[in-house]
Amino acid sequence: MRFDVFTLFPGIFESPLKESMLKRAIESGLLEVQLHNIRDYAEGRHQVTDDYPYGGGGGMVMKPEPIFTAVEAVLGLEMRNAELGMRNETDSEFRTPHSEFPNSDFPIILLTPQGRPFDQQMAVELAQYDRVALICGRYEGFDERIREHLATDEISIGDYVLTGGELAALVVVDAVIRLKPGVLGDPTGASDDSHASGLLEYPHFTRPPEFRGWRVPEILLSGDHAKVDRWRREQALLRTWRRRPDLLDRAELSELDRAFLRQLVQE
Ligand code: 6GU
Repeated sequence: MRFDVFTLFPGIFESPLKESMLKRAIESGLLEVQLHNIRDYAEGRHQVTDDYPYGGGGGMVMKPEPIFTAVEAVLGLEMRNAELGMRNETDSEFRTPHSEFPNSDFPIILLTPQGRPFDQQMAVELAQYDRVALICGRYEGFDERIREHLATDEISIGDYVLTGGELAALVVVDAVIRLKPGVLGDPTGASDDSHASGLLEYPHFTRPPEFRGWRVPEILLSGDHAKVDRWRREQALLRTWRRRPDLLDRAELSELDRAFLRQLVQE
């Protein structure tokens, strides 16, 4: 899978891509991250990429020309301008993935605090593509025409404000690429994750069986796989109910799960 990242600070991406799983994914050819410096596509001696906002007020705004030029040069979109112009006529606030855009081969995503909140389901959706473009904002924001006529989607990674979209882009790359077969060493891969099932993960233990007087739950040492599985499921339900009850509305629950939750509520 290939990510094209458009940024004013490509250096931010260097070390995260040189460690651990992302490094391995790159070495094995499962991941390719192409960094494109937006400034290289800016005109003039000073290669200016931002400007004052019309209407006044504080802060600077990222200019449209360098970003359009960069994305079009790299993705070869010049011919598609007319089609791209149609993109703002959908009724989705964040222009949700792509079904609306049969002409768009892959998503062009703006990282912005005003985007659609990123979650595991979006990671799964993005992992279906072979190529994704990520545009990282800086300053106070983007000229609105970038959202309206260039991006297919806008993503935020949470309700807080970062100094730029670069860390958010790394979060998206990491969450998406680990879903691709072969990226994780573990053969069960990402299927056991917190959030994969819609629930938080159950507690994990490893050796020693007793550490500073704290014992591993006996059931995990019992060798009874059916009992272990049920215990883990109930622990996942308990933890989700306590910490993130909002997730239970969307989780896939069996009759047994529902009975367990009813009992929790009664207690
Ligand atoms: Cl994608 N960008 C910035 N600047 N801040 C954020 C964000 C993105 N997601 C959450 N906060």
